[in-house]
Amino acid sequence: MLKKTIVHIDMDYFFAQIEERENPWMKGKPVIVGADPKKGKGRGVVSTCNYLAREYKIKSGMAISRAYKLAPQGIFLPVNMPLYKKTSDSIFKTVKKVVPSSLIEKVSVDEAYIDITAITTNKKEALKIGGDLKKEIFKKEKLSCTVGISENKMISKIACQLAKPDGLKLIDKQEGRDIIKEMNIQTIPGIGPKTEKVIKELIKIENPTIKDALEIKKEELVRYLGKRGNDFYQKFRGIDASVVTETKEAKSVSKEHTFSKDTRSPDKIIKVFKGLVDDVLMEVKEGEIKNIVVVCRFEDFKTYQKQLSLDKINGGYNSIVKSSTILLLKFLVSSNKKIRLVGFRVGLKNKL
Ligand code: TTP
Ligand code: MG
Ligand code: MG
Repeated sequence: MLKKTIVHIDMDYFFAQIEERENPWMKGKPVIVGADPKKGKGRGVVSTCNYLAREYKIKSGMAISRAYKLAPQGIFLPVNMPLYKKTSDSIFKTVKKVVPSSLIEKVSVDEAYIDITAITTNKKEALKIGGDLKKEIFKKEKLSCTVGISENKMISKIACQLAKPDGLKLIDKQEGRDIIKEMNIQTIPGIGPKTEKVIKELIKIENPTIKDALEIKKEELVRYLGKRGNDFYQKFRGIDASVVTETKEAKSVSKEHTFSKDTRSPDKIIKVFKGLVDDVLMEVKEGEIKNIVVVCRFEDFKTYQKQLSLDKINGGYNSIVKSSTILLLKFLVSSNKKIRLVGFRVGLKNKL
């Protein structure tokens, strides 16, 4: 029996798998979604890639030029967000046919936690539900996913990661505690490079595992990391008290563009930006928009956002274009650095 039954579901190499489904001839080749590598001179990043491309050490977030060097024979594709979003919506509809939507917390386009404690705490039955989710999604979408099950969110996500791709794995609390001991502390959600550095200094170990981190006293973690320190103290011990909360989706739609060369030319920047705004506004209904966000990344990679709530903007489409352009111009005058990327996002009013 499980104390709680928490399921984590995550699609396998999501954007790239959709591309493979649409173009079956790509199967068996490294598929990289992100940007045009321009024979190694392209400037975007890898969004994701299939598992074959991962064998060449390509991964999400890597410069596309580097990915090209690692696998020049690969198939490089631009991000086709409308298609991925449509597929994501359809997947979530299927998930809601297997479990009630009040139990689902969507955490990204391809990922959700589902608290099925009220349905079952029996391991076999939980695995059956996990298997049903996989089967139904595959039947409808011809896409594989991985399901991890445990007694809390953290361990269910780790179970999912361990079972990837196309896996189904249940780890109970005790097993979870044991498994994570050997893992790097960055396995703990919320521990990024900066926090890792603090912890490394605390225990004076170069590549600390979670077992090493168990040596740190709670007071010490709290002293250096504040409230989060307490949270990490629990998580090192396999405890995660966070609850699955039903997603009342506050969706957003966004587009961004990385310039082929950093620039300060207002003409160039505004022309590209207006194109992004057009693209985004084409995907949403005016009445749905809650706020607009303009994103700007400078040549030194520092990235900033400015946003405006829609009730501060009178009128429709043209006023949104005008207000967002004004926000963008504020970035241009606020700094004399060159601009590397501009982006535009609209937040949508709560659905459901
Ligand atoms: P992930 O679920 O993190 O990755 P994945 O589905 O591609 O691969 P897997 O789960 O099998 O390890 O992300 C889901 C999608 O989000 C991914 O297909 C592309 C997008 N994404 C980015 O655009 N940039 C990123 O840095 C990451 C991590 C994901
Ligand atoms: Mg995924
Ligand atoms: Mg994911």
